[in-house]
This record gives sequence, C-alpha cells and structure tokens, in this order.
Amino acid sequence: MPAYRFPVPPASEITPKHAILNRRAFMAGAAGLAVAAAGAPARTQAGEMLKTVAGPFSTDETPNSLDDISGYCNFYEFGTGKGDPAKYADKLTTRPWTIEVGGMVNNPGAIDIEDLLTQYTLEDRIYRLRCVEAWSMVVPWVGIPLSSVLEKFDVQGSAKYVAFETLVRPEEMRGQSSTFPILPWPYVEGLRLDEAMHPLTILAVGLHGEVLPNQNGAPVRLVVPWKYGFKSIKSIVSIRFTEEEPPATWNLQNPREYGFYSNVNPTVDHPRWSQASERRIGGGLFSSRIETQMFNGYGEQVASLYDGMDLKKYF
Ligand SMILES: Nc1nc2c(c(=O)[nH]1)N[C@H]1C(S)=C(S)[C@@H](COP(=O)(O)O)O[C@H]1N2
Ligand SMILES: [Mo]
Repeated sequence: MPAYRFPVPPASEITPKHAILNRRAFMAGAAGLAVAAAGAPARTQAGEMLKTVAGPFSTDETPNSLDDISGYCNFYEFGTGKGDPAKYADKLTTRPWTIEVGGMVNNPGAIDIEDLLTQYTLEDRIYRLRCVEAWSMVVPWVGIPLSSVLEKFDVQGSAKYVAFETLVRPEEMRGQSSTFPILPWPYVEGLRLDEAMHPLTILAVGLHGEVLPNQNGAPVRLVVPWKYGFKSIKSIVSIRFTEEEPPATWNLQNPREYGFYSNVNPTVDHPRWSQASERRIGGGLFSSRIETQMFNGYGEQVASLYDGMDLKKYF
C-alpha cells in the first residue's frame, strides 16, 4: 500500500502527452536498466505519473482518497476480504501484459499494455463506483474510451456482445489456489455491444494520476460507471466479440440475485437487501448514507440504451 502513496498533480502540472514519452525514454535509461536487471517487479511501474487530459463526464463530487480506493477492494482472485487484495496483490506481475482481441472481428490481434499507455490520450474521469453490496466510492480514474481501443479490430456487423476475461495465474493470485473454491476462474464479464462502445465505458490504466494499484485491477480493467461494480472486470487478458450473450461470473453464480445487465437501479432491490441507498466509503465509522441514483447518476447519458426494456425483468 505505501508503495502507491503519491500526490495527485494539480491541473496546472499536467503536462502534454509528449512528456510521458520523454519520461519513459528516461526511465528506460539509467533507472530503467537497474530495475530490469533486478527482475522488473510490477511494483516498479507504480509511482509513475501518467500524463492525462481532462476527460468528459466527471462528477464534481470529492474523490475518495487513494488509501480508501486501494485499501477497500473486491478482487476475489486475492481473497474475499476487502483488505485481502491490498495485502496480496503485489505478487501479481503486470509485465509483459497483452489483451487478446478476437471473436467476430475482421482484424483479430492483441493490445499491448505499453501501447495503451503511450499511443492513446489518457483521460481523467472522476466516476462514482457503486457496488452491488450497497457501498460506493468516487474514483478519479485514468482511462481510455473502450471504443477507441477496439475500433482498429474492425468489428463484424453481426456482433452483438463483448466478452471479457481476467487473468488466471494461481501462483500469483492466491484466491485461485485456495482450497475453498471461491469462484470458478477465470472471472468473466460481458456487455451488450452498444454498452461497450458507449463513451462512458473506459479501460482504466490508472487512478489518482498513477498507474493502477494491482489491487484495483492492474494493469488494465474495465469501468462501466452506470452498472454495479462487479461488471467492471479487472486485470483483463481477453476481449471477444460474440453473437450470444456472454457468461458473467456473478450471474452464473446466482442468476436470481445478479442479472446480466446489473444497471444501478434504486427501484429494483437485491433479493436480500435494498438498493435504494448506499454507504459512501470514507469518514470511517460515520461514513454517510446517501440515496442511490438511477443508473448511478448517469441516466442522462445511458437511459436511452434501455428504451422499452423492462428493467425489473432485465435487472
Ligand atoms: N477479476 C475481478 N474483477 C472484479 C472483481 C473480482 O473479484 N475479480 N470484483 C468486482 C467488484 S464486486 C467490484 S465492486 C469492483 C471493485 O473495484 P475496486 O476494488 O477497484 O473498487 O471490481 C469488480 N471487478
Ligand atoms: Mo461489487
């Protein structure tokens, strides 16, 4: 955790994109070589400031602290406790890292993490994150619209969904080798094509101006802010376009409790608890309870995607 403790740069200090390339060239020099010789642990990536521009759609709510966001996580590959990912995720090696892209595309291929960090404009997007467990945070992500990353693969006209998969590496992900089976691995998720290509949907590579802490899904995770947190799959290694609705981990586990759509909806309760309000993490024991907003507050942007759909049936 302390490895990720860095100040957020004031807007005045955000430098243009060419600067990151210069800085990387520098890192690949003296400092970079020393690190490479030592085996380049994932940790060396942390602490690097990402050069970003202000992206659209940010909420003006105050972001949660880096401690809150990186200390209170759901990432069952590292255990079921909220503190387990922070304790155990530093074992994960995040280089080299590629996402395979295939299925119904004309140009199947792969995305290399270094290309993601250097060949795209990285945007600051402060989004609400609402977990299905009725807590929430405000996270200043650094990300890239998923649509702009996927366009070069040339999606076929008959594709209707996008399927995502997380890494399986039990040697580094202790939850995957637990004697008590936590979930079937890999963790999988899916979106309808229009949801995946919506401008709010991003691949996040950082938060608070730094590369992602491992426990938040390094080196690259999905963020779909109008859906419950479990749709925002972490540490992605595969993206495939499909004609059929793809499997989704929590929906497979318990389809009565977790639907495929999982849009944040205060009027549709979880069978075991209310979804009308949420506890905003931060402020310790006295963290405040606030009303949950339809589509997590992003209704203006996304409500039209669900015109004519019964959201109680397709929850
Ligand atoms: N691979 C994977 N992705 C995952 C999860 C997980 O257990 N494994 N948990 C999900 C849940 S339930 C939530 S609320 C968010 C939490 O993201 P955060 O820990 O970065 O806040 O990640 C989601 N993505
Ligand atoms: Mo969640």
